[in-house]
Amino acid sequence: DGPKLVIAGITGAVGQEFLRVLSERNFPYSELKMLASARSAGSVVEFEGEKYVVEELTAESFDGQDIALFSKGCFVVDNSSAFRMTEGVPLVVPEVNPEAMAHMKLGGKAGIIANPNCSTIIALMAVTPIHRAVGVERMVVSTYQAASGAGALAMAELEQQTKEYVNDGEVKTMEIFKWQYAFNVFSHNAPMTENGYNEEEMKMVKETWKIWNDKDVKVTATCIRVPVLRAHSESINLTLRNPCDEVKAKEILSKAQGVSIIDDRANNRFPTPLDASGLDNVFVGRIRQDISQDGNKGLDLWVCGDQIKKGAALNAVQCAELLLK
Ligand code: 11C
Repeated sequence: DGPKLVIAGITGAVGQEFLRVLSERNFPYSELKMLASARSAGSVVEFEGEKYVVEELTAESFDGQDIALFSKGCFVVDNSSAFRMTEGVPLVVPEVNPEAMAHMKLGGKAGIIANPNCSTIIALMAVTPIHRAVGVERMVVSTYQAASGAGALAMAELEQQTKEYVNDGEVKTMEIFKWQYAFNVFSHNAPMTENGYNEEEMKMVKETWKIWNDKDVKVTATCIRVPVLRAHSESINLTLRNPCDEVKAKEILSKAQGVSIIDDRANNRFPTPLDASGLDNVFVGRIRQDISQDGNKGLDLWVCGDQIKKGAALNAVQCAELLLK
């Protein structure tokens, strides 16, 4: 009985010492996995009467595990939500708040850098340039989130359900979500919190405060899952601290790093999740004055960004690049 335990760097001096200390302290574990570089993979380590074959450390090594002990101090860019709100852990979108990790340099003291939630990254890529120019007082976001945010199995299930519906007129595979996903739309699957917002929505609120270092900005979000494979879309309504008309907003966004504009009113051509899929940039369109707000202090935007790329992997690699600068 006990947690599933992983030791990374098992063949090193500290890795071996981990074993001795675990034994001395009767540390409980239900499974033990020993990891090392490819060079040491396949070798056998004996521990507490059992023989363990050392495995090569891969991206999947930590799937389903509970605790990992590392014997190498290195920077970690973590795409999970585990440390995002921890004080002292920078939460970074490199185009937005690179200064948050300015104290972190390769060769210096190692630490964790947290990658924000994909919906937050995509929203802030579009909204931050406007925030910096005129100040955002309130942001109202409605998301249209792709299957990829729920993982590769959710993407596969969406494809499977679509085939079933087209071929047989009904969907049969409902394992990831317990209801029909293909040809349907539903409230985000993240757990509900006490205030009636789900966790995805509260992440957008709290992460925006941390990334902007501004707790005065009012944020509310409604997060929805749509049957799209890998890019999220978001409808964003802003109340501004200072006036900004749509012409100025377009000008600001046209100069923003990592942002592309598709805003062709005559041809009803605006960003789609397919436009954004597989690309680095976040796409913005429907840039317009919110007619319900006075004094050029309201804007509406429509934003699409690749969830797996800028929402996760690209942003993480960009954080790693900042460490090299
Ligand atoms: C989604 N954003 O699209 C989620 C998945 O905090 O990193 C990732 C949740 C997170 O469903």
